[in-house]
Amino acid sequence: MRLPRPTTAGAALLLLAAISQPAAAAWQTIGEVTRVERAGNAVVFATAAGSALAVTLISPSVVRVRMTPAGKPAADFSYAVVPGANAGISPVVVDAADRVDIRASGAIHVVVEKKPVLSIRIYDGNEHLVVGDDPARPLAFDAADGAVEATKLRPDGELYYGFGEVPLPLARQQQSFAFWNTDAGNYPPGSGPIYQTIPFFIANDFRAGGRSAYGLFFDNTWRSHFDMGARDPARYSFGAAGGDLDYYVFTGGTERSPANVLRDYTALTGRGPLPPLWALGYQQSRYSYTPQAKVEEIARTFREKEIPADVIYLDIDYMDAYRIFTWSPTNFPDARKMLSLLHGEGFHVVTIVDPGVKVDDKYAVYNSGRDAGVFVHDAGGNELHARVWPGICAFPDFTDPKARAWWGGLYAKSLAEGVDGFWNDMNEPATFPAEDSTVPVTMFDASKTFSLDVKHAGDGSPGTHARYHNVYGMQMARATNEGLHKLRPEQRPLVLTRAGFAGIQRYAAVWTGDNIASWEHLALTVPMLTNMSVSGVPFVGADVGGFNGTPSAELYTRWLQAAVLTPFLRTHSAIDTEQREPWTWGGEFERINKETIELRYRLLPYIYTLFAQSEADGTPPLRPLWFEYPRDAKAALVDDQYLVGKDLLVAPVMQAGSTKRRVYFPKGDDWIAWWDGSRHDGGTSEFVAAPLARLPLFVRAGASVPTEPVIQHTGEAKNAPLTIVIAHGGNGASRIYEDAGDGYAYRKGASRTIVVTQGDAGIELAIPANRGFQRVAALEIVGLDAAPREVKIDGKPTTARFDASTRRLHIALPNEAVKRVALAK
Ligand code: MIG
Repeated sequence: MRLPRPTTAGAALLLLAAISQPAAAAWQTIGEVTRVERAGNAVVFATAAGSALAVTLISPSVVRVRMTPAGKPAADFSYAVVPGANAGISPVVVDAADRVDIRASGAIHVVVEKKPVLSIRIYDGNEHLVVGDDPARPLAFDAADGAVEATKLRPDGELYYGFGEVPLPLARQQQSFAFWNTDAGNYPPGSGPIYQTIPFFIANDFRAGGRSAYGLFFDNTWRSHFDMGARDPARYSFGAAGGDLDYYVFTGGTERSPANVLRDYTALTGRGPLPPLWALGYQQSRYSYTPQAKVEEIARTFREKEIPADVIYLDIDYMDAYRIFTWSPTNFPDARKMLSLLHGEGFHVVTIVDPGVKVDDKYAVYNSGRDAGVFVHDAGGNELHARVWPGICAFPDFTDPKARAWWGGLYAKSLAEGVDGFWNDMNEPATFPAEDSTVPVTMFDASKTFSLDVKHAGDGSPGTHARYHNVYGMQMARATNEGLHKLRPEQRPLVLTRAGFAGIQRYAAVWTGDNIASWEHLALTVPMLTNMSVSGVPFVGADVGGFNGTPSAELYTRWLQAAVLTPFLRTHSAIDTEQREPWTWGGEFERINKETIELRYRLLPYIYTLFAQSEADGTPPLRPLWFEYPRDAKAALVDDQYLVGKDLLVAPVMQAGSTKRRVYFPKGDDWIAWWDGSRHDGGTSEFVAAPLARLPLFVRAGASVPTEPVIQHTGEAKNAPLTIVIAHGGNGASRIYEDAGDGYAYRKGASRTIVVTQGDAGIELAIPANRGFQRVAALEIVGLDAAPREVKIDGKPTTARFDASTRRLHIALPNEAVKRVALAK
């Protein structure tokens, strides 16, 4: 970068200017429209600056805008978009002297003003403005260094959510942040960028009655930035260091609802597939459980203490000197035996696999990668070498299909040994400083990854690391996922990744990296995980207890409660911390932790149903309150509660020493306390008791939630009968999804969906024929003030058990043919 030579007086000012804008900057606006033409489904505008801007209607509620500064678009290629999902529809176009109208009839309407400078406004089917350019700040680009930027007008009161993994408060108005995947262990709340890049947000204006949600996805893999009204509350802007200004706007359809926005966004970038049931169980990890006998002891202890668990993780120390796809001969002398022993106890095992391949010509993985030509090369054409755990490593170019296929094949060895799932870490990519380096490395240091001029294949659109850095981790997870599908097509893979880009949900679960064992970090998990969820990533979790540091007994117990209904549930801890298992603190803490994990298992049929829904329509299992209640202004900023599906409201205690907390009950529904059946009106706030042993948990009146008895691991689920918990005093229908829990037969119809309807005439059950799934054995009506005078099953009186202390009525069902259950007062 060329800096101007400052005079002494102006030095500080000029330096500031130089930081925000390189001295050689040559920003210019897109200019006025000089020509309009059709190209397939796109309407293409040529502008005075020599740029091209293509507008494509993707569907009646989605539009794509792609500005190519130099006018000649390169091949249309995106890692985020599902191939073919942006083909577009044929628009109705009216080209007038000063503007062009582009419509899908009765739906989205785009207006492009031609003069004095191109500017765009997008309307919904009711001709309400969704989002509009600021004519005073047109689309712009820097002809010298390739940067691009857009600015939109921001109505006062419009709030923003999403943006994936950003360690900031829930709502993102007046926040500004950048995206550059970074190994930012110990990330301080409020800082960034961290591990993932998801340049997508959902806007909502609660004051407009909640009919005003829309979404925007900036499909650009370069270092990008957003300013959501931080500099100026009247506008927001986004841009990137290179590439096209390529973005999609999702109008949310006629209802303008957040759920519609997310459905459309995930139609474009893909949906998280249904995980194997075992991956939804409790998972235990540590950096590192070693040696082999220790791993076996941990597994045995879970079973002896009857604390349910499904998965054990092996972190980097299982390997031989950190060489991936090897085992330490001293610490894991007989890995196969260990794995089969763990399988015998109902555990699945996940191993960590980092991208760095030790440069060592006696190491088979390195030799095969070098011979196959799959490693990244630097600008000078040499194999890129950088230091990570094993020492000097080479790195697969995951943007090369050949490298992905090679990588995917490596897992054959692990699968043959009996490993069940895989954990891809360090894939921002992260590198260490050279061994002899004396330069201190800061948290967000640019030196912690490849140099920007390193070369990538880019799947036929070759480019530098500056362009492909942010997708490296996603393409690694993809290579792992695709390899597992190929090697083991009958089983659903579990891949866990730290880095990712928009669309990562197609390939992996995501955890939020190296958080800290503090109350502050615990509180941060709610805005982080719910924002990930509404960014299209359903399978998310944070290290329970906080990775770095040792939590107090109370912090761990509260953290486990807060996390227990989050999608990906795993305790994990750093190498220099004290032991951390649910029993570590003994006594009352051990008992409570056990009960907390038992709650997870009781509710697994519900969580599983939510994942099936997520695969079908993109609605995530974990939801911030505003997502379901976009017209409730009081729900807009609630960042210490969350919804699981639309039926469970969780209000965890996230403050030291607290034994009660204020809970906001979203407006429009009433809520029944899970534990005592007490009723809480929607739209009110109340203090509720939350002794250490209790997670404040509420079920929506009218909802029916499937539960099962406590099992020790999901392998025992098949024979566990379902009890459907029905929250009294609201009408509504709920669906319960069942299938084999693994494999893909469900995609060919091997599943069933039970419908439970609560109405004025009682409870109606529609239970399809059972094909070997968990049977429906009982109903439990929660929230009744007194026992009913009579209970009838299909017209015949029956006995039922009422527990006044929990306000629960337990009704055993004789069989699955039952159609109606009625209560008489
Ligand atoms: O440089 O594999 O975020 O979960 O335990 C640290 C060791 C590398 C970072 C991961 C963490 C993992 C650790 N890894």
